[in-house]
Amino acid sequence: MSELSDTPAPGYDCEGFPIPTASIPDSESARAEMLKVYPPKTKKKREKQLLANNPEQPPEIGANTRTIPGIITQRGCTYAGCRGVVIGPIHDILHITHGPVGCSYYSWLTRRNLARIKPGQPINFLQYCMTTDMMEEEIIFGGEKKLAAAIREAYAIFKPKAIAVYSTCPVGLIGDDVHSVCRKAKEELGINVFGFSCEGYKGVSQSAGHHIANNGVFKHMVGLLDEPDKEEFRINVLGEYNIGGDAWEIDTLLKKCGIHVTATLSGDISYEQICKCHTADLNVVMCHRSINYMSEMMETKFGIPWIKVNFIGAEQSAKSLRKIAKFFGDERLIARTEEVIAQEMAALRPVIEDVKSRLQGKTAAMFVGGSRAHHYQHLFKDVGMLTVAAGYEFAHRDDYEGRVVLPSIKVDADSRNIEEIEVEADPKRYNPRKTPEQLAALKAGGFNFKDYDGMMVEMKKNVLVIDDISHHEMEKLIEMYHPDIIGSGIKDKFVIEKFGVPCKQLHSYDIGGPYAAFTGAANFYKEIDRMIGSKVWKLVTPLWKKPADPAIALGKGVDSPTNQAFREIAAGLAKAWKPKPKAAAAAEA
Ligand code: CFM
Repeated sequence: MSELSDTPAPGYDCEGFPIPTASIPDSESARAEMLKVYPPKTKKKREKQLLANNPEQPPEIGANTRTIPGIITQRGCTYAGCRGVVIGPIHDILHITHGPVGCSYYSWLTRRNLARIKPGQPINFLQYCMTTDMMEEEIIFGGEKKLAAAIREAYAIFKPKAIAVYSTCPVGLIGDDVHSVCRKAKEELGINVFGFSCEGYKGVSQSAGHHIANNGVFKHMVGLLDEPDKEEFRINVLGEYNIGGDAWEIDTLLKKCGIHVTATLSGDISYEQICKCHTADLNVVMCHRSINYMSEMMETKFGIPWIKVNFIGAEQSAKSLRKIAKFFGDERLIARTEEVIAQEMAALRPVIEDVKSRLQGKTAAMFVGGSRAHHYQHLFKDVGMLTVAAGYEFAHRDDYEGRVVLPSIKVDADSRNIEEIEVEADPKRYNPRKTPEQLAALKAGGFNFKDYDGMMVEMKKNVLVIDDISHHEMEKLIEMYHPDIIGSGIKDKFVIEKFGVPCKQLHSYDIGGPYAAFTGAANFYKEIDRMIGSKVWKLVTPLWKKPADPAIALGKGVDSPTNQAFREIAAGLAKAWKPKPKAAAAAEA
């Protein structure tokens, strides 16, 4: 059933899910097959993270727990979640990594959070990569002096409005007090300088880094500038990082409707925009996982309500726009929003129909971060493709099962490690944006605040949900499900493609994007159409179609596809090699 029309679309079942052309394996047997190789302890843990879905009553998933060593995870570290994800995109402050050079180097422009110079915001420091380059000497004698000198040097060269300092693993181990160094630098230089204790090992994944970053941004920046933008209908877009230009598409779309974005946290954003984001009237949350802390804290302190939105997928973008317009309740805004949706859909429909003619009934699987494995299912659904398996890398139970489970989530030692900051209503600036009567009327009309149903509720019954997927499980999944495309990251992209399955990088988008809003959706449909339609995949013979390896059959250990490929190349070379005739060899000598 389409949300934009009343008639059920052909190729979709009565619940609105695309009907796959090929049959899908039984998820319980697929699950058993994936788990059977594990030793008992590993199996016990993995079986909590690998489930058959039930949208009506999502089963409890073992999310946000430590990865089993050796399992080959796609997860990142806490430093990556803090410096790389949430704060890194602020383009006019300096980001200094306090640590060995590698931590900084590998966080240098690998995430495509784009920013461009604009009138009034002429600075873009994002192309720089700054580090204290800790050496043995600092590890032994402490790195605080080197950090203080680095901050001074960076200030002297760039004269930024603020400097953020990020701690890496060794900083926590040797006990450098980055916060006191930052406090002193703040006094000395007269600009805002603040630090983050986001050592890579601080949590079980980058998710801990999101929380630490949210706390720091809230404490050190939000609320510093009490100057609201002049425009009407002001919102912040939270949890949108402008990967491949997504935030720009969303911004343009909202502008067409007459909705003004004060700040996008954090995509192509300036220091000033963060400092005044508390003056907006609504927070709309794209990525719940990375920024739900901020939306909660802003509501408590400043009275700004928040709602979950999703601008990935045509129907979802339309739904999100309507929700924002309904919040403001202005008749002209609502009418204009409907006009924009009609225009955008009219332009998009021919693209959907064209792509759907080739992709209807195909299947996808997705293993990405903490929100995209959910959001991108809508784009596939738009063109008739069913997601047969999906999972997050590091999300929590609420991102899978919905926020209703929040009270039942057990806080373990790893989560307790992360500071929960106490937030109270601001004595002067707390201003609830709606009266209790207005709120009640909105709720009565079906409007939900702080609502996130989670991924499982919106997935088909009995498809597979896999948290923190391992390479073994991915290989088994490909073998059993033969998905037509997998959305994943760079850590497993080439493994997947060696199996003859196209892999769309859903973190950096490879070189593609934007994929958000209606215009971005068109880019995505065309891209997956091109990838799935490519003949190149037919040239790859997946492992299970090759004759059994005698080494495995004899029980001489498990062979990897890479080893096997090397052996094939070596055997080919050996076969092709011919000894040189004696005369030629003598002449060379
Ligand atoms: Fe949120 Fe993200 Fe994601 Fe994320 Fe990320 Fe990312 Fe992601 Mo890569 S903030 S949780 S930590 S939507 S970098 S822009 S793509 S894993 S699904």
